[in-house]
Amino acid sequence: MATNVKLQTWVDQIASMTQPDAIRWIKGTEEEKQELLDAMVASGMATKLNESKHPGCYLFRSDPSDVARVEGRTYIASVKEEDAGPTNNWIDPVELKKTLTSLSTGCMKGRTMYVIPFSMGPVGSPISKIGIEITDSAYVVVNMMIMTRTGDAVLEQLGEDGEFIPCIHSVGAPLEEGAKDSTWPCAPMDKKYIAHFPEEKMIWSYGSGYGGNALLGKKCFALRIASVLAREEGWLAEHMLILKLTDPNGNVKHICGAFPSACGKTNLAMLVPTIPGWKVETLGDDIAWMKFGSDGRLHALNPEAGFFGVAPGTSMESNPNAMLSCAKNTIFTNCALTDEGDIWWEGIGYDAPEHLIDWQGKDWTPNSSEVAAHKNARFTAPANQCPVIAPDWEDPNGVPVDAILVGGRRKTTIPLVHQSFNWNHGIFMGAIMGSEITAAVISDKVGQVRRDPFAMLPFIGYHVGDYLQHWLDIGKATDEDKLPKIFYVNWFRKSEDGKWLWPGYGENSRVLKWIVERCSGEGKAVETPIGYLPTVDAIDRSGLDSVSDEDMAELLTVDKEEWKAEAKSIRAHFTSYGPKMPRELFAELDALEARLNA
Ligand code: OXD
Ligand code: MN
Repeated sequence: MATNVKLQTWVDQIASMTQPDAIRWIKGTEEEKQELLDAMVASGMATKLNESKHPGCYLFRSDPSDVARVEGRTYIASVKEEDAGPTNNWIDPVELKKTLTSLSTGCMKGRTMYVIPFSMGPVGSPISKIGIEITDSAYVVVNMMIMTRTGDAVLEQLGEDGEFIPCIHSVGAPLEEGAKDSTWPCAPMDKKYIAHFPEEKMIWSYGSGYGGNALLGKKCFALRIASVLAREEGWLAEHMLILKLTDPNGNVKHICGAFPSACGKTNLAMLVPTIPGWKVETLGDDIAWMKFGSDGRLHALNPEAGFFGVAPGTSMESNPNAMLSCAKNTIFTNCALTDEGDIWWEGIGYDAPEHLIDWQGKDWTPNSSEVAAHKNARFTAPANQCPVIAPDWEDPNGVPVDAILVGGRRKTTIPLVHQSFNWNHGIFMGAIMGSEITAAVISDKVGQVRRDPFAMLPFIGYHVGDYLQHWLDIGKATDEDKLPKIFYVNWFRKSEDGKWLWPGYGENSRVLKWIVERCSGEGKAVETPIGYLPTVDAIDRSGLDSVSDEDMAELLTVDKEEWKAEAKSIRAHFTSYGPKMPRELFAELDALEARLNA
């Protein structure tokens, strides 16, 4: 029972609709988490991994149809369709609630309904917000207990009349009496709904048990609903990593970075610098909430408490800190299982053994034609297990942000790094960023650039034009010199013969060094039509033999003809967003074209 009347009334109302067998309030204790995990092992839904190899770790296998976020079934149900904008799916909220109510009536029969009080951000921080997730999935509960702060401390903070974001979740698979449960209950695709009600600030997710569809604190609350709150309240909820960089003299800078998926965001957040004396510490790998402090600067806080990272490709070479973060007390989903009871995935850094159980529970050998781990297999690991977690990652006031990075995967045109002339020009960079579509995604558009403003395309809870206007308005709320400097980076440029020009990973620390030098008013740069670029000798390459002077010159080339074509494609992209696209951004585009033609 909650002392918060609004909360208790809402829980009662959802219970009378969903008709669970039992209701359980999550207290947030380790014993409770262990009890739920033990019960899932006993029911065959989870496998406990070998304690000597991965202590306190569990493996789950999802239904093959429920392996990723479902953007096509994700809705922003604003009262007016135009408020959802051209990049979101929309359904009238009254109609959507009717559909969901009908699907949800009796949907928890035969199951326990868990009530999870959770805080996005440290409990009690002025930046944090409280949510309550109701779910019929114990898998969701144990994941939420890693990804957020949960339980009694949150209820206490909520008090008798505190505000919370109601989040309803059901796997959409009621259990008839005596029926055997599936190891991963979920509903068919055409019955899945990941619904957001931005005026009411409410989330209702039905039919999927997976990740961003079901752990409602993450994408649904901390990005989609929070982006609406942030616009109303004058702050930013962004799809960004947060890292802390310390130079050999002990000077500290904080950097946030927005990158679309498959650009190495988690790797950058946990980077091991190759330049002597420099230190990177992690504050967050996926989401940053940024609010103005009393100093007039933007302060960033990671609202999450864990990492929900992509496993394939993660190794002691590509990201040792991520590997160490998930060495214990971690939930693995859709990884392969070895005969010794350990996990394995493609790109883990060592060969597969002779026999595995693959992510679908089938026998697998190195001769199998299919992958052993799903390419979106995940680890859910507590952030405080990261060996380089920054001591101030839970500072209730957040950390002052010195620089914001935006970027994507571009093999041509975009240089290794360039700095914006000013805030509005930086927002222009954020508005045009994106990646080339690779064969793995949509084959008929390979090579085209998919633009993804601030990597927020699937996560903006309102109209994309209003979102970009909000970024511009944030710049007007304080002095320009108090705002973070904005940089566009591209680790993925290739030479004409198709060779990567930049080694990436830990070597990216060399680019970060130039960035913080620029934030301190140092760092050699030249003015070009697209922004400030490092001079060819400005990026520290001592000890880096693989990048020649010629490579560096190519990495920093601004080809005017390529950029004129780019400007044309940007105009089409801006126009496609309709009349709400801010005039200031068209003005930035006009100015870019004028500089290119000068
Ligand atoms: C994620 C995503 O899972 O961006 O973080 O899809
Ligand atoms: Mn993400």
